Amino acid sequence: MKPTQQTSFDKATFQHDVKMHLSATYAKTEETATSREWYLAMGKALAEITTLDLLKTEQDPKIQNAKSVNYLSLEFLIGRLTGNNLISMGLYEQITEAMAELGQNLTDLLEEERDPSLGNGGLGRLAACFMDSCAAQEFPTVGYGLHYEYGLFKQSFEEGRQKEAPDAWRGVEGYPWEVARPELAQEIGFYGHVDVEYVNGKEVRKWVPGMTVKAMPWDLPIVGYESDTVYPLRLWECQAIAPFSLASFNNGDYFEAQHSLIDAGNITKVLYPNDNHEKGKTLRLMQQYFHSAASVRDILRRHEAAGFALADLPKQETIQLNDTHPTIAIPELMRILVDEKGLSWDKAWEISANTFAYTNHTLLPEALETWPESLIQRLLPRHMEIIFEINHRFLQEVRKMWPGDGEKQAKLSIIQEGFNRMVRMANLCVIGSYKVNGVAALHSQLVKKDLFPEFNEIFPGKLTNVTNGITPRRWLKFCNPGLSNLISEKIGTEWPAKLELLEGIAQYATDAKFQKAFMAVKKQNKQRLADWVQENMGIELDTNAIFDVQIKRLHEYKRQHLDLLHILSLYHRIINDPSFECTPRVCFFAAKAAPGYHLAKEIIFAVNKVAEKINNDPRIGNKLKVVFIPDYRVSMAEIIIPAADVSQQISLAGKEASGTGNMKMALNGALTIGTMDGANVEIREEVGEENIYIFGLDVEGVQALKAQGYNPYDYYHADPLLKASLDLLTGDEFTPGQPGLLRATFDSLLDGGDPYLCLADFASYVQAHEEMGKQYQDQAGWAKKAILNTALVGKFTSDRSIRDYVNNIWKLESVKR
Ligand code: NTF
Repeated sequence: MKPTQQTSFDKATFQHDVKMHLSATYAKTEETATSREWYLAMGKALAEITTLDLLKTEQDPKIQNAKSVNYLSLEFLIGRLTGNNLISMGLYEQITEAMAELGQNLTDLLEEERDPSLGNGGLGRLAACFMDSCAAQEFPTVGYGLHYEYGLFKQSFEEGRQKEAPDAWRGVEGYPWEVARPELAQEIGFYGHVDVEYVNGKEVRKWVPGMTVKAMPWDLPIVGYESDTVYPLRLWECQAIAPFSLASFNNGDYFEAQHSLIDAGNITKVLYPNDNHEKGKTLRLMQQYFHSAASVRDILRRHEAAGFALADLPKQETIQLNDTHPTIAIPELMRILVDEKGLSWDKAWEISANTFAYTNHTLLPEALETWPESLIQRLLPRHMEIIFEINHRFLQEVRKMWPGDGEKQAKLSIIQEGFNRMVRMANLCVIGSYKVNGVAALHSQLVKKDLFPEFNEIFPGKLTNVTNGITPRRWLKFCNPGLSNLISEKIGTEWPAKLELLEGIAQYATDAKFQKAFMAVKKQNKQRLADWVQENMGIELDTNAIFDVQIKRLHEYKRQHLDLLHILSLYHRIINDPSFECTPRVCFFAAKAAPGYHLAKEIIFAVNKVAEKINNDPRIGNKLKVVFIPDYRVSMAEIIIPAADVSQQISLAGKEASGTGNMKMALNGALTIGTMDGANVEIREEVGEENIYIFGLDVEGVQALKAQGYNPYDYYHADPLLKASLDLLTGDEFTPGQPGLLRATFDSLLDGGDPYLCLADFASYVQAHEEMGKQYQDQAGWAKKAILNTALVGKFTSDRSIRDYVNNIWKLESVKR
């Protein structure tokens, strides 16, 4: 065994440290401390161990000399750290005992931790899983993100409508796992102008910012699974440099100097709550530059401190851009190399273009970032010049490849021409990176074929795929101890670090005793969720029913409203067709809508209203319940996912880049009902088509239907069940005395043109549900399928994703310490 905390843990010292923090840090005695203070003191005592390991890792010459990946992301949706870190440190049992001796129950203390909700959804959660897998496999990594004061808003429902409240995730006491690193602070400029000087006849351009702020780093520990390696997740907080820049005050940038006072505290105040949608707000671009600039400088600081030459940057460091949000890091590195370090453009470009790699996470046009040229010009004048220069040189290549083809130039240019010229961040990323990857096989194919076909020609081999993954430590071992123990009894305890081993339980898929044990664990997990719902929502649930789950951000392309239509069809049939037999089910939703996304909020309202009626209708009884769990977040997912029988992955084919909830639920033994979209395609490949319910149009089918001209009314008039289900939304069935309150959803699906083809996929969706419902009545047959789902999704460990990045993109070595 590797020497880990487990082997050197001293209980008495730990207990002493907890008590010390209770009094010295939180001013409480053992008698007066609340659970929260006990949790905080315990967290502090544990964080002391990880901070020490973080410093040891950071100062280890083996790490300093090895190539590292720098993962730049505006979002890290890490979830609660305490429970998971205890598992990684191998201290779960010891701390349970140590705290019990202090009169504290660990499970209760863990509930005191607020989720650090520093991300919106899949993109941010992926970044968190990736950090875990880098540390688990000891690939040298630094994560760079933002230290938002407010994370994603808290969601509640008032009369069925979403209400948002700010989430001060650190609480008044601060977050016990974070440590400030003031010695690593950076100064970041904005606005101002570019000075031109001539040195030995050579033009030297220098940016003189009009406003400067401070970037203060906070490190969170990313603990390697069963190792002492701890990497930093470095989150930058924006602080004002008091009082403000006198230089810019005096040289006429008076207004911009004032800006510093107003904006500095604002830059990292709040996470933008949009998922798969960019709104183009100035403050968001400021966040992006602030994050990129602080991170690039920290990378260069480490590189130079280790004694390496600038020319060796690509040998020592790689910078992975998590979507286009940190794109401005590219011109920032160029600016530093050319303007500050005095390198020639060509030398600087060679370094930069071999250091950056870019991950694309979406094809949705509304999510592809473009920024007004005028805004970048004002906020970052020197960067705009550099972007022009990059573009100018690139377009020369385009002209060589396609002489005289103006259309190609217009399409590939970083600048989108028009009345308001826009900077296309994705184009800049592709041009300025050495590799570009999509996040699932189908998605990466579409990136090559539909999004960047010309880039794929001009840069052969640059576009590639890395299928997403999830960390099995959080998403099985920690969140589903019952199933974890069952698995370990059969195949040993190595699987959390080698998920392919799960295949070893496939042989028990038809073993009646194992099936019973597997289903008993599922039942316990369903009971845990049912208890939560009873306690928090006052709804009583029958755990014999199918637990059917759709949990993800609310978005039309994800089609929660298709799920709703199916529920309406069940309601209609239960009431109107006495011969209709349906397997009892509970339909769970959990989803936040972006505060400015009107229709998404209307869909939430519609589901809540339909749920209210159905759950209280004696004609329906226990045949159907609908539960919309408020405030979806990582810690809630940890309760819902282990309890799922059915995983809904029903996006319109071609729209969901990958999905990762699909992987989490399959791993926990849920059967997927899904479209041929994102990673569903690969899940089907792994588990076999008899163990998944695939329905609906595929990408080609979608394209053909759209080409032929799609009219939702054709389906509405042709399918009586569909019509009856939809029509329920127009009256006052669910909003007594107030007809028409749910019309927004109805309208979007008919007069609104149904952009995501819900009506076209309805019939085959209903059919897939019927098959699935029948199958559930054969519990042994169901158990077999569920077990095979768990057994056969080992591919989707994020350890494998990270190895793909390491082998095909980052080209670095694991450093065992
Ligand atoms: C999301 N993209 C995709 O919508 C998901 O399908 C995917 O699983 C995750 O990324 C992780 O790759 C975004 O959130 C964004 F911002 F790119 F739109």
